[in-house]
Amino acid sequence: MPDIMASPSTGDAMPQFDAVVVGAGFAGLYQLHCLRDRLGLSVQLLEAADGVGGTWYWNRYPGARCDSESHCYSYSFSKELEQEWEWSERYPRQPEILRYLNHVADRFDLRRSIRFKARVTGAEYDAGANLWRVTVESGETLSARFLITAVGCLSTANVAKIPGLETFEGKWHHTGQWPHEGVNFSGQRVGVIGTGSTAIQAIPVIAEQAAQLTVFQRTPNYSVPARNGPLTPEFQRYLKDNYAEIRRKMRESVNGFDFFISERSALEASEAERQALFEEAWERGGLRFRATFKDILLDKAANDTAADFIRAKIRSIVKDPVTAAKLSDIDHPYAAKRPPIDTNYFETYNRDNVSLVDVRAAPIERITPRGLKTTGGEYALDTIVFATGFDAMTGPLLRMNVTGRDGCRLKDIWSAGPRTYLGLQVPGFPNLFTITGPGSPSVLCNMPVAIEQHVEFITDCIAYMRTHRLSTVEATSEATEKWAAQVNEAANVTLLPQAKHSWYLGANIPGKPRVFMPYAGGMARYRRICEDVAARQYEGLALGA
Ligand code: NA7
Repeated sequence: MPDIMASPSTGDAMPQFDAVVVGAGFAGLYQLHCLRDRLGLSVQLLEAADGVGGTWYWNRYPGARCDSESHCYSYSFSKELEQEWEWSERYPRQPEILRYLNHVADRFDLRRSIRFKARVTGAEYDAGANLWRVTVESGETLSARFLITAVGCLSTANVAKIPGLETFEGKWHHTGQWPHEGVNFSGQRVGVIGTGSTAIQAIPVIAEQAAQLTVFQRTPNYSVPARNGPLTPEFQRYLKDNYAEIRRKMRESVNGFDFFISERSALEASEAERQALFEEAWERGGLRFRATFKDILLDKAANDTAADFIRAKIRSIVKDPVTAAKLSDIDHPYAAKRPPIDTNYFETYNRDNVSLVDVRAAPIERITPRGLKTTGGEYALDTIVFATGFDAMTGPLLRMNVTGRDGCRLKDIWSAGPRTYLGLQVPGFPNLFTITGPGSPSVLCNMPVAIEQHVEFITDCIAYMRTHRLSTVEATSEATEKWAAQVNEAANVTLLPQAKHSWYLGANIPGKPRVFMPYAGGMARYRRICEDVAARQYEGLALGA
């Protein structure tokens, strides 16, 4: 029988598990390890897929790769794991990350506590018994004192609703639900809808195989070269010798990487200096480009200097001036949407088998049996690739149909947008923790860093409750209101809300409330706030016996 957490003074019923964790990606695996192996709790992890990996289980599209460098995109909690795992390239490909997470699952013997093919379809808090009843697709219900969601921020695929899709005689795929057996594009006329980070990775790879590739672009996007390549044995050695220092930097940085944002303003540098620094950053490649100056994300004039530099690069790479103009006619500040990085993205438009259709100028009307029709013409296609993104952050939580105290549904209380305390808890939902939930740095940070910090906060909080024989933890409404104001304030000092169609704002999903969802105050500041909260006996969280 599991070791159920104490707090029997209220006569709480005995749940089957101390905790149910939902999702077996980076977050769920570590949360399971912490609760089961550090605190000795009984934990059941529920996972919809038939394997571990989360995002990296589903996103198997051509070119799928992480935009964080591999040594930063890994767990820091185990020195042994750090020393024994070897990354092969500067940015890890999806199969390599999946291998890593499978290795972690085996190494820490996690599989015995995971139930696969168990999609959660409902979760209801039973106040009388102080437990969560969690229902899975098969209809079975499990009970647990704590419910911890580790469902990822980008896991609910958004297949753009275009009339006529059901009449299409070819094949279609969303990048986030890619067939495991892969897709052979040889000899095919392929259409890609979207030009976000995913499309920017997939387009160059698909173009090499397809007979003809047509890209349907609604919003042009900036992109900076990734400069991917194999890691040398010397760099591998350097990493292993210096992980402690690398991790320290990552924890102290704004975005969870091992570099800091420059302390210089783009507007203080001379034109020549600025160009030289941007050129250096372009050659170095990667997300670090946005750290070239301290004010790129804070000041429109500073941002314009980066944006103009990239636009000029696009025009110099893309040979056809009409295509170059369509690609560089970008309407938002650089990095106000998640900035993509690429391998030969703009170069791909110089291929004879690739063409770009501007569907902002001539919108998509419908999908026909033979292809796709815009107001400007009809395009014959054998396969359509929807690189149209995700119902980000709230989508994966809301589709679980979570009901809190007094029958209060998460869907209803978030109808005007999500509100949380620290992105971790919601008033009215006792003992529910949301790893990298809306209102936390999450997607604005290198995810494993954001995840480890949340998992450790939750683990410490539950350990504290055990020590003090407490059985309920719930964000107060007052602390939640204050935090919502801080989330807004943090976003509004940046240029992030200026990208009106960004998924950070929920603007990519028709009808979704427009609320800036992640906390933009930086990971380092957020970490300090959480540490203060914990030091003050979990201030803002009501703890009950
Ligand atoms: P994104 O960044 O949401 O990009 C989706 C793209 O699809 C974007 O260019 C959209 O244009 C486009 N889109 C969406 N719906 C439509 C319709 N109906 N018609 C035409 N074009 C459409 O998703 P990604 O998968 O690329 O990246 C998500 C995150 O994963 C990424 O930011 C990283 O954090 C990893 P729009 O801009 O809305 O005009």
